[in-house]
Amino acid sequence: MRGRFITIEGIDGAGKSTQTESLIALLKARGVEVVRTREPGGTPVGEKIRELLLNEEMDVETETLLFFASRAEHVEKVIRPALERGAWVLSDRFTDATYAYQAGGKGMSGRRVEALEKWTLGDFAPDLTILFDIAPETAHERLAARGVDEDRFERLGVDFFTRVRDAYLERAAANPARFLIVDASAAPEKVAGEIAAKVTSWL
Ligand code: Z5A
Repeated sequence: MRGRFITIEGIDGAGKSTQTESLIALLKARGVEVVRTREPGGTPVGEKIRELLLNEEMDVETETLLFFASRAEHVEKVIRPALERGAWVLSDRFTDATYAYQAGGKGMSGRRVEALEKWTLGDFAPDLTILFDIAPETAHERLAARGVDEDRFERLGVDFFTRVRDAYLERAAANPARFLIVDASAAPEKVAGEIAAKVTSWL
């Protein structure tokens, strides 16, 4: 039987990585193989593209094309084969991130993102998307405390992350059957409890 494809989304510092292990444990407890992956990245070619995307300044059209190039490789080489052998795939970010960051945050045309999505993925989409919702100010405080990635946050600014968050919430409102929204501002144990309850009920 085909596996399920689950994606995790949210602005930087929302707490996605922190919660991933307990989510994997929850899924494994059901006896399924879980493949953990991420975007940008997830394949040797995708990891090279990730290096470029995270370290070089580029035009928004260039970066949008690179995100989809990495994604096409990711779906064909990792995600689809895993689903076909019955494994469940958990990806830290996927296409919703391009709608949120490049379209919502940077003003790229949503129609162009949609055209690239159709071209590279056809109708392929996640079965479930868990959106970690948090105010950018709170996410910024967390990244500042960690001391990593704070520069990126400072450079892009709170207004940028507010637009990204709003774009995610719009995607969730337009696809209510696919999205689970989690209040990511709560303490880690509380966030884990909310995810466990919502995912169990989805399962
Ligand atoms: N991007 C894009 O623009 N378009 C696309 O299509 C795709 C991606 C796919 C990838 O960054 C960048 O690429 C990203 C979007 C863009 N950013 N930009 N700009 P990444 O992979 O390097 O980073 P990330 O995905 O944003 O991860 P992150 O910044 O590490 O955030 P996180 O995983 O959500 O958070 P965390 O590491 O779990 O937690 C952050 C800190 O908060 C950490 O110190 C934790 O200990 C702490 N934390 C976590 N949870 C809590 C709670 N509940 N309370 C208090 N403190 C907490």
